[in-house]
Amino acid sequence: AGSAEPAEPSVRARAALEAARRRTLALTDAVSDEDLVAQHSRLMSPLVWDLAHIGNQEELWLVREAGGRPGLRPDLDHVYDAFQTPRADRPALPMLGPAEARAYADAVRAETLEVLAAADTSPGQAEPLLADGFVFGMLAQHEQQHDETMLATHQLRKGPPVLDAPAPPPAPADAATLPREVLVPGGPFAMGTSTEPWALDNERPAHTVEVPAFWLDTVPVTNGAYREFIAAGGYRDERWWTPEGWQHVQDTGLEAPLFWSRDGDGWTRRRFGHVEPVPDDEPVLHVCWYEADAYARWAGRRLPTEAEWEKAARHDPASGRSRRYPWGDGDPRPEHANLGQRHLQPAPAGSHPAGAAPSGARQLIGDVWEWTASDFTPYPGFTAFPYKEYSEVFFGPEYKVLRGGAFGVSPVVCRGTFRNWDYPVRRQIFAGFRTARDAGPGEDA
Ligand code: AVJ
Ligand code: FE
Repeated sequence: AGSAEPAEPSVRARAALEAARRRTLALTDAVSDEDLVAQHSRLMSPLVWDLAHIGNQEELWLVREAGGRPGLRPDLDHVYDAFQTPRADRPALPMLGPAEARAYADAVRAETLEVLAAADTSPGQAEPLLADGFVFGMLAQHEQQHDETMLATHQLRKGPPVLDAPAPPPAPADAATLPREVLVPGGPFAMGTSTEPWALDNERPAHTVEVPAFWLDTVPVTNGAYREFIAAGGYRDERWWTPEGWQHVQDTGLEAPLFWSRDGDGWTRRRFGHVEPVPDDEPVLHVCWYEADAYARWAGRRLPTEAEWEKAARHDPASGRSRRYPWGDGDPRPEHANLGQRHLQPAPAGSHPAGAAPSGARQLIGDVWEWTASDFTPYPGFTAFPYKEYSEVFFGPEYKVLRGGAFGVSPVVCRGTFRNWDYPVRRQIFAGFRTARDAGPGEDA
């Protein structure tokens, strides 16, 4: 008790798996069985597919691969292989029903805990799946990633609210007087990691990147600021858009973030079944990459590159080191960041001063995923582990990188090195952004 030592890998693994399962059950027990099997959007799977897919991935990687056991239902692999069936086609699959899916996920978990009890999860363990409890951390992260996906399904679902959480606290008093932007000094920094035990393959290895000085928004772009872009005719002015983005606006008629509706002179939004006025001081949410990029140009700025974002979040100019989080190396606590579905919306801009980076930038972790300018590409020295379909098959220009995690993301999936990616048209994810600009000559303090 009172020890600052991190818990043993097996203890952390068990806690992370249990936290993930509590979250999964909260999201799936909140709706009826009809609702679990319904497809709420062609962009998403039925919730019951996610539930059994969570169990199937755990069976595959933990029980069979790491545990060396025969497994429970290898015959289900094809139904729950995300690569064999696009989300839109999943309702037609011979899926387990709600009761069967729950029982299956439970039965897999019972075997997982037996595998965990028997495993050597020490850092020195020669089997890389088990060393430091990696495979347990990987499956806890997989489940929590699907929990965020299921939260997005809940957001797309029509009907009265079924999820509830308290609103985040109001912004601290200094939020109104924060500088608009902060300076991140130029020079090399260590991007990625070779030491974070549960970092996924695409975060590895650590490598040095030269990042010239730049200015970054202190906080994410707010609804209030984004409304000015709308009011200034930003959606109707081709100058701000990439050719693909402009084509997309013509094809789809975008005119505001997803879930916003005009209400007289103002806007309302739908949030987990509640319809409410759009709060001006909250980070904007549910914009696609094209919208983020167009806003940045309209503002005379640009999106930060992925390397800039990570440098702002991790580089400590005092020590020259890259840290795990903006605030240091300690795991996220509620005062640092809005994570873990504690609140079902972003905290007001300027919140979480305790989570600020050395530059003074706030809310880099939590609240909203932040679109970056960068395509999803491998780091020098990348090797796929443990399977190509986690990251490698997605590398290339079709996907843009998002950083920092949102209010719906578990701390176990959120660290300064974590990389998320999606198509530049996607808006159902919990994504916002902040903007940047190059520092001028002589501005590098
Ligand atoms: C990293 C969020 C893009 O949801 O497609 C879940 C995570 N990979 N199951 C996704 C993932 C396999 C992935 N993202
Ligand atoms: Fe998955």
